[in-house]
Amino acid sequence: MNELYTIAGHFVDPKTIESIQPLGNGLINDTYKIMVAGQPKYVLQRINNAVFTNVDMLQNNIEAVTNHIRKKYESQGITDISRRVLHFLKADSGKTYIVEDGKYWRVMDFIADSYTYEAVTPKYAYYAGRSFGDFESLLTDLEAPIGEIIPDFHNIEFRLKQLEDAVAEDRVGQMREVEVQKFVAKIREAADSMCLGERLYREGKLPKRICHCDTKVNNMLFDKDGNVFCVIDLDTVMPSFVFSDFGDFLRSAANTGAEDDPDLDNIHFNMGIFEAFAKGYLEGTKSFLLLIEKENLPYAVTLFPYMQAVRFLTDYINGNTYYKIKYPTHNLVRTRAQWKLFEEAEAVLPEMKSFIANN
Ligand code: GN1
Ligand code: MG
Repeated sequence: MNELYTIAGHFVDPKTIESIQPLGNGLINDTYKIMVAGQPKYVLQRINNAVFTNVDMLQNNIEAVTNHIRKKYESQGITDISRRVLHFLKADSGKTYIVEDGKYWRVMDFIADSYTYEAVTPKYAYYAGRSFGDFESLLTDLEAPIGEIIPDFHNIEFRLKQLEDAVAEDRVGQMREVEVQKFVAKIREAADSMCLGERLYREGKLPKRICHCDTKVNNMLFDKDGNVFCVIDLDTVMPSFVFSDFGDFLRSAANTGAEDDPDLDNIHFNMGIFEAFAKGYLEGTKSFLLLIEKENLPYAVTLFPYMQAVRFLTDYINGNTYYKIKYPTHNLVRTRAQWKLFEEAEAVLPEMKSFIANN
């Protein structure tokens, strides 16, 4: 804990810090709140630099995005801007991050009176759809270059290649497990149809846009009435298909169970959440969304649980080096849960398609 105080002292006056406590459920970075005068005042984060290997590019991206959104809000006369867009503090290094003993850290302002959720109602899903649609829309005229912080992050062909490499290497002997072999076989069977987005891109039919790329429900701040007023966790903002933001939100929000639910009977696809989110998203993206993007939103809803199953299984086979785990089979349990969700989403593809076509 002492380490945390020393680190925080590079960003804020150490004398004012009362305590530093863990915050949130991220699978990649470590997050804490810094308490000042009885209230959380700042968020301290250790950036996982095994995942984000170019921290300078990471912070440049985030600053470009937040500055752009801030300017837009200013020109629109929006008043509570400091609550609507993240603000990172400059450290005594002159940058918005520091490196100490090979560890990377940053601090941002804590946004008070905000709520995060792991599950939402249709009303909240509608606001979330609107807000991610608006987020993408605000970034359509961003001129500052945004680096691809994790190359091929949501490229399913690349993720499948990583799985095949893990299977071939089998570095911890996990391929002995019949269940793992069974998942690999099922994943291979669906691979061709899941690579549709990458094919459309190669054919020049599908654009990349600046997307959030980690639109889990818990990556947005809600006010007490359920309005989303701020999108957080901007680490993965990068050029991608709009499928990323649409598909990944529903992967978490429309799942009636947990991402790592050990009880597969809890996992179903909630159409009410889908419809509400889609409605908000289509409103927010009206000004730019192409027909080819719109028509394939239901495909995106199946792609993301599929891709997440591929990623969790790959990590399991590799000996759990990427995602934080709470027990040894956690990544396998996550794979089962995401696969069930994939099947549930596939089962309602026709309903999703007809909803999108009529809205
Ligand atoms: C990671 O950091 P967090 O928990 O918001 C991951 C996402 C996955 C998600 C699965 C950089 O997000 O891509 O979808 O876990 N982020 C990175 O819960 O890999
Ligand atoms: Mg997060």
